[in-house]
Amino acid sequence: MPTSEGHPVALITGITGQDGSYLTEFLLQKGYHVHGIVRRASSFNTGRIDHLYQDPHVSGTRMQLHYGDLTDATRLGELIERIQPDELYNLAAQSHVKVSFDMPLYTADVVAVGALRLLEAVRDAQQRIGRKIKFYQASSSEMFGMVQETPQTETTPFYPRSPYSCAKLYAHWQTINYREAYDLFACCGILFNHESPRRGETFVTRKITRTATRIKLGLVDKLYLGNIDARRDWGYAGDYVEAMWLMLQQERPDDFVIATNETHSVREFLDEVFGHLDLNWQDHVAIDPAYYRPAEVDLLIGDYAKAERLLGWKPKITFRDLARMMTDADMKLAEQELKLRPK
Ligand code: NAP
Ligand code: G4F
Repeated sequence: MPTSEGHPVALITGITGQDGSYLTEFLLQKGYHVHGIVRRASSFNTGRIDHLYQDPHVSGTRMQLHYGDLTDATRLGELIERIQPDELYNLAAQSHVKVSFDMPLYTADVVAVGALRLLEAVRDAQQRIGRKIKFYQASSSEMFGMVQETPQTETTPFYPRSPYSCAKLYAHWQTINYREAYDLFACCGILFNHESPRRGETFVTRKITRTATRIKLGLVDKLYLGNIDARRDWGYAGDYVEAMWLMLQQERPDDFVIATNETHSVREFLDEVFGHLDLNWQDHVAIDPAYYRPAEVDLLIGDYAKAERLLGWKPKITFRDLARMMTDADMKLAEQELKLRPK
């Protein structure tokens, strides 16, 4: 299954996630043949990419899904060998920071060793097929953790504060090590928080937009949150997947911070969302310490100057527009829920 009819071939792990869905849309528009690795689950987990699905029986199909898991090295090796992608995007992860404190070993297996399994499979497949497979690793601003300097750049020292970020840091350094030791074309995108209407519902922005819109329609009363003083650099996922692709189109592999260079507190996000709905969040939000983390990352703000200079990339969607886009999308879901609710 090598490069198909002149179309460049991409393989995406985590294709069913927020970023996987936007990246698939982006690559299909660029003319790619996109393969994605999907975990087997007892119910469908492809909701974010169903609108992109193409019937494999129809000729000219440019999107194909394959069962696989980052914990299964044999399967990863077999898929890479068979698909022979030009570009491999490793987006799969147990990506929830709070959950990583509950499941540190699983998180390390998927996020840290999972990336290493892929790097080994790529190194092996390259030797056999005699050409490069470009590799993208989804690194995270969480690796900066306890802040050493602001804004954070590619040279800011890391200080991870969770099992998730420790695992991401391992994957980050392994990716760099494989680039230096084996001449892999491997890039790390150090992406700051990025959100969208497709964001998982347990991340704070989506939890807020989902619950605030349900409060507006009288479907629930309260929104329970943890540390609302935390500050993040929030951008739009649709903007960020373009940066992933741009990194793999350069002459030389390198690592880049992708961010907006703005920081906002969870409180400010509440202001935007509840304000947009003509509500006062202080009337509806309660603090539940169950959502506090054993160790917190207080402040993230990223400097994307290197990406702007070398990739020509900069963010397009502002903080306010992002909050409104997510609120408007969730209002539609809340309206549907209200219609379907038994009277
Ligand atoms: P997401 O929505 O949580 O998606 C994660 C994806 O990984 C899903 O497709 C999930 O499959 C898959 N996955 C989880 N465990 C797996 C396993 N054992 N084997 C194979 N696939 C597995 O995450 P995202 O927001 O799109 O983020 C994409 C990547 O960027 C992640 O690596 C994340 O850690 C990293 N990142 C995200 C941000 C951000 O702000 N969004 C910032 C920096 C870095 P299911 O659909 O079956 O669960
Ligand atoms: O939305 P969050 O869960 O995102 P977090 O922890 O920053 O991680 C996300 O961004 C990372 C990039 O920096 C990614 F690598 C990672 O995969 C993920 O996508 O929490 C944001 C902040 C935290 O400080 C948290 O303590 O919001 C605070 N928060 C307050 N109440 C809450 C809640 N977070 C969640 N999830 N749920 C709450 O009720």
